[in-house]
Amino acid sequence: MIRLHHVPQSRSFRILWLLEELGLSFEVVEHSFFDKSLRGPDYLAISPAGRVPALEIDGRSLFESGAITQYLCETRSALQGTAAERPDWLEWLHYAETIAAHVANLTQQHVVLREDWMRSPTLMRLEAARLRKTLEVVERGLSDPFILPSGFSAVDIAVSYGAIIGQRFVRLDALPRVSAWLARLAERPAYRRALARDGLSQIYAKDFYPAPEPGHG
Ligand SMILES: N[C@@H](CCC(=O)N[C@@H](CS)C(=O)NCC(=O)O)C(=O)O
Repeated sequence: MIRLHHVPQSRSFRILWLLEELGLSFEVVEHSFFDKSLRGPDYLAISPAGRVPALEIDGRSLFESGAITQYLCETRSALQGTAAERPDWLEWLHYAETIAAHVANLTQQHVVLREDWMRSPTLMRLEAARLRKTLEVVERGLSDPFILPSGFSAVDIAVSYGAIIGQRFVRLDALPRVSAWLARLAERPAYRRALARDGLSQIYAKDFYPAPEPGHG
């Protein structure tokens, strides 16, 4: 049995969605950032930094969403684009983490750090601007209707995660192609099935977290 270690709304959603797209049967082990379940020895044996996602599959376990995505697509011969698109597929797969790093930093600043004195308004503004820049690259790079000219692939999943969560920090109004792409992805039956299995939100309480105006820190 394939077993996904998951926290709702986290990067493990990428793998939840990918497994649904691949039509694989799997179980979800839901964890929380707010208990110690990701820091226990059993979990650290699977994911040594105590992060999600981790996937138990084919008699072993794997961590890092990019590695898991590549492994699943290679071993199941699916959602990898064409051979000619291989360099682009790899580029986008790893670029997904460039986007996600800004989302993670903004989540840290706005959500995880609970007291105002812990936060840096400068960092919040900087990270929002840097996230917007990374999403502008997607706006320019999309080959309608998906990222790769050959059609939907796993990099649509990997990259869109950063935009789906990132829109809590950056308005997408100025990125019409990204907005249309997200709307298109949201129509996919596998995406809907993944969303239904994502679990209750643990992280974000608001739809949008504005960066503080300059002059407020
Ligand atoms: N590059 C890794 C990042 C994994 C990661 O940091 N996941 C976050 C959730 S989005 C996590 O598990 N955070 C828990 C922690 O930092 O303790 C991947 O793509 O899998």
